[in-house]
Amino acid sequence: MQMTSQEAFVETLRAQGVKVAFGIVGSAFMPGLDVFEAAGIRFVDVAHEQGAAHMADGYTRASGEIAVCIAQNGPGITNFVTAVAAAYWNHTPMVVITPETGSTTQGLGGFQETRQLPFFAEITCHQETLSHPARMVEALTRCFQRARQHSAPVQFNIPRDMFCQIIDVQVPEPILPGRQPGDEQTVAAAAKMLAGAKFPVIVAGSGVVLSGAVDECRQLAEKLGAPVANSYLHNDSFPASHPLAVGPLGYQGWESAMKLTRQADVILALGTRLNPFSTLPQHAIEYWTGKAKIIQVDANPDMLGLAKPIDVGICGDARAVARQLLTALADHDPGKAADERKAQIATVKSAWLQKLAGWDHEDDDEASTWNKRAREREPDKMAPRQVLRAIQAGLPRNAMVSTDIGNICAMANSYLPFEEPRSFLAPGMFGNCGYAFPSIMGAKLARPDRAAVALVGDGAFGISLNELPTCNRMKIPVTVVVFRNGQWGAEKKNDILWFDERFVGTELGDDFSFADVANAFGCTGVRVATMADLTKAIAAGCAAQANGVTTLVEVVVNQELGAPFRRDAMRDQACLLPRYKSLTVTRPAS
Ligand SMILES: Cc1ncc(C[n+]2csc(CCOP(=O)(O)OP(=O)(O)O)c2C)c(N)n1
Ligand SMILES: [Mg+2]
Repeated sequence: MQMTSQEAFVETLRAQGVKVAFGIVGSAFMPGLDVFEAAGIRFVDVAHEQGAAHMADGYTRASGEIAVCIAQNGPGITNFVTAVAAAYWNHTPMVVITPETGSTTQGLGGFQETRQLPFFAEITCHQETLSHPARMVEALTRCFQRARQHSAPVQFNIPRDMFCQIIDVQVPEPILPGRQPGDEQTVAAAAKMLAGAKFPVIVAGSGVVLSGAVDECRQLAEKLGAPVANSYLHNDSFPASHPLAVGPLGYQGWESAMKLTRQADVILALGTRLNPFSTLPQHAIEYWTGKAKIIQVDANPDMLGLAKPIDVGICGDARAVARQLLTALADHDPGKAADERKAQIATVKSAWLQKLAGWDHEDDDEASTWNKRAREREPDKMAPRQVLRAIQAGLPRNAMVSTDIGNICAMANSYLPFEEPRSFLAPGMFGNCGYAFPSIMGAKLARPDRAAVALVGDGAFGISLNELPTCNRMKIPVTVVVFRNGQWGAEKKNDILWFDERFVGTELGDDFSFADVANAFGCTGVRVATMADLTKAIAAGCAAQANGVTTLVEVVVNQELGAPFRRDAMRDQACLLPRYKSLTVTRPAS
C-alpha cells in the first residue's frame, strides 16, 4: 500500500498499540507529529525530555503497555539519557524514538548534531538507525518486538530526511513473544530442592510483576508453606496482607523479611537478578548468609548467577516457571513444619510492625550526635518516620506510589505495603534523583482510575518540578509530597558519618515555599506541619485527582537522618598533604 514514511511511522505505532507519546516538539519529527492525533495517538508535551522518558517508563510500569518518547535531534535526545538508564534498570520495555540530523549532512558538525547511538548503547537492549524510508515499518516493528522480548528500552534512530518519502508497505500485526518456560531438567532439580527444604523462602522480584505471576507465586508459597519476601523496591510483587508475606528485603526493608530469610536453607529467587545492592545487611541483620541453596529464575540468562552464587539457575518467564514448579510439586505436602513457619511468620511480622508503629526517631551511629541535636534544635517538627506513618494512613488502598532517591524516600520503603502489582514505582538501581514525580505522571495517564502519589525530597524535587505546569496543561492530576528538610539529606548523612560534619553542597535551606510554587503554577499547594494535617492532605489530594486537581503537599520535617545508602562503600576521610591534613577524620579509640 502506498503511503508516506510518516504515515508508515504512525501506522506502525498504532498497530503496536501505542496510545501515548511523550516528548517535546522539534522540527526533526514534525511530519510524524502532525499525524499523531489522526492516528489516535496522544502527544503529551512536557517541560523536559527527561520528564518525558520517565513518564513513558511510569506509563509502561503501571499498565504493562509499551509507551514511546520522542524528541528533537541533538539536545532533546541527550536529555533522555538519564531517564532511559533508569528505565533500563527497571526492566521497562519502551521505544525511545530519536530523530537525528539528516543523513546527507551527518558528520559535518551541523546544527543539533551528535552521534546519537553511543549515549544509549549501554542502556538499551537494541538500537537501530533507519537506513532507508522503505524500511520504516520493518525496523520500527522490530524495535517493539525486541523491547517486549527483552523487557527493556530500545532506541529507534530516524535521520530526519527519512520522513516525507513515499513508500509501498504493509503494516503487520505485532509479534508477541510467548512465555518462555524453564528447561525440564533444571525445573525438576529445583522442585526436588524445594520439596526437600527444611525452611524454604521465596524472594519475589520484578519478574513476578512483569510476567503477572503474583497468583502463581502465592500458590507456590502456599504449597511450600514458604514465607515470601519482596526483592528490594518491588514491594508490589506479593500482596502484603497475605499471611505468608514478610515484606521487603534490602535497604530500609522489613526486619521480618530479613529474619526469616536468614533462616532459609533453600531460597527461590523468582524473577530477580539478585542485584548486589539489595542483599546488603540491614538493621544489623546479615540475611544473605551464603548457607542457603539458591534457585534463581530469570528471563535473562545473563543474570543467572551473575551477582550471587546460585545452585540452580532457571532461564524462563517467572509465571511459566512458577507453573512448572507447581505441577512438579503437585503431590508435595509441606507437613507440620509449614504450620510452624506460618506461626513464626505471624510472630516475627507482628513484632516488626509494632516496632515500626512506635518508631519515631533515628538513632545515631556511635560517635555521632546529629539526630539527637536535630530533634532538640526543632522539637516541634515532625520526624521522618512520623511523616511516613501519616502518609501511609492517608493513602487510598489501591494507590500507586512512586518514590525518589533520598534519605526519607529510602525510609519510605518500610511504610509502603501493596496489595496489587504495578503499584510501586521506585527509581530502582539507577538511583537518580528526579524520578518520582514524572514517573507517577506517566502512571496516572495509564491508570486514571487509581490515585497516584509521588514522594520526593526537597532536593530531588528541584530536578523535576518543571513538570508541575504539565500536570494542568496535559490534565494529569497527581499528588506530590515534598519532604522539606532543607538538606540533600542522604548525602549529608555521609558528611556526618565520614567527613566530620563538613557540609559541602548538602544544605538547601527553607527560604521559599514549594506550596507557593505549586500555587503559582495553578496547582493546589499546601504546607503541613502535623501528622493529622498531613494524613488529611494526602487523602484530600488523592480525592481531588478525580476533579483534575494536582496537589503538592509540602511537609515540614526535621533534619534527622536514617541509615546511609552506602555504608558498604564509604570510609573516613584521610588526607596526607599538609594543605588537607586537618581534614583527616580521627576517631577516639574505643
Ligand atoms: C541525579 C542525581 N544527582 C545526585 C544524586 C546523589 N544523591 C543521592 S540522594 C541525594 C540527596 C537527596 O536529597 P533530597 O531529595 O532533599 O532528599 P533527602 O535525602 O533530604 O530526604 C543526592 C544528591 C543522585 N542520586 N541523583
Ligand atoms: Mg531533603
